[in-house]
Amino acid sequence: MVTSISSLASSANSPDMPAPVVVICGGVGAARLLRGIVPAAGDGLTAIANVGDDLELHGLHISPDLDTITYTLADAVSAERGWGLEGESWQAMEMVGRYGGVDWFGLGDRDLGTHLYRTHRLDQGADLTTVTAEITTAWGLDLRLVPVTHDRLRTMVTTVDEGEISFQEYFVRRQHDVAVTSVRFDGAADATPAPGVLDAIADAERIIVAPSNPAVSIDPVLAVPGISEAIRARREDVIAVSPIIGGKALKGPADRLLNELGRESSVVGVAEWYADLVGTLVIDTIDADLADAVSATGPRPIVTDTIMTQAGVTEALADLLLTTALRS
Ligand code: FO1
Repeated sequence: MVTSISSLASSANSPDMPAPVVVICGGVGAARLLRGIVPAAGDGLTAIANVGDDLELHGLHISPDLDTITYTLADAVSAERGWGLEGESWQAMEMVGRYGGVDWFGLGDRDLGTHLYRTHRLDQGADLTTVTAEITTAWGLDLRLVPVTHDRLRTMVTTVDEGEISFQEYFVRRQHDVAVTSVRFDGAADATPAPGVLDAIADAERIIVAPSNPAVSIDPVLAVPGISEAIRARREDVIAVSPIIGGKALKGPADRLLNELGRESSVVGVAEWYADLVGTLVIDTIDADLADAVSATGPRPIVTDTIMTQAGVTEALADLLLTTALRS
């Protein structure tokens, strides 16, 4: 049996070659975690990001999760919003609003430059991985950030009062303040993993699932054919961080969506959601009393501080995710 170079490299794990790691990413929660993981994992890291939140607006291709990760790691993200850029002005959107155009999706004047560039490059025939690399490089990042697919993938949400709407219409126009009856990932069946994604998952020493929304940020990544099978096959090497703490999401609708989609909004609900995907689930100290219930659901619980707004937590959490033994 011929041993591939990459598996030699990963099995060698020479001290200067950090073990290859994959992080499955949504938006804000993933970006915050990557701030701790990127410095520690070095060039062995591949961040595979959701593109189901993407949208075409004003003739522009917008990739919110890719941009949130990029801006956060570049220390350029708006601290107040968690997305978009610090120090934004909104002149262009004011003009669009003046004409009665779509102005509920806030595109800052600087952020618009990203979408102008991305759209132009895609129109020139560049693929989203290439363009994303150009953008992360321009921000001085040496992060390998890849979209899960280059194909069209759109998270669609069915609401109780408006029927099916796009993810951003749910999340932004409706401020996710409406009950959801179902979620689907338009285009998933015909999508293929972007080049290198399946290899990164196969070659990874471990796979980290970021504390993103399971229903609308992690699931669209898993919906691309081949991805969830590849990760499930590695279940013992997969470690997730619960996005639910004390029954609540720190940001966004993950708690309500779990309830609306038939799960309890707790670390146990998250453990059930990820039961056949994840061997280990990191839960916050607030939920220490639920560790046994998590274990009974399947994933091995690890209890630690996971609220990354507290000093030192991001670094400690990243270190735990990168170094804790996953196989008992
Ligand atoms: N979120 C909002 O709540 N309101 C907005 O107006 C908004 C605009 C926006 C523009 C670019 C971008 O990259 C993200 C933006 N977001 C906005 C956040 C976005 O809806 C979410 O970050 C993700 O799609 C969910 O993770």
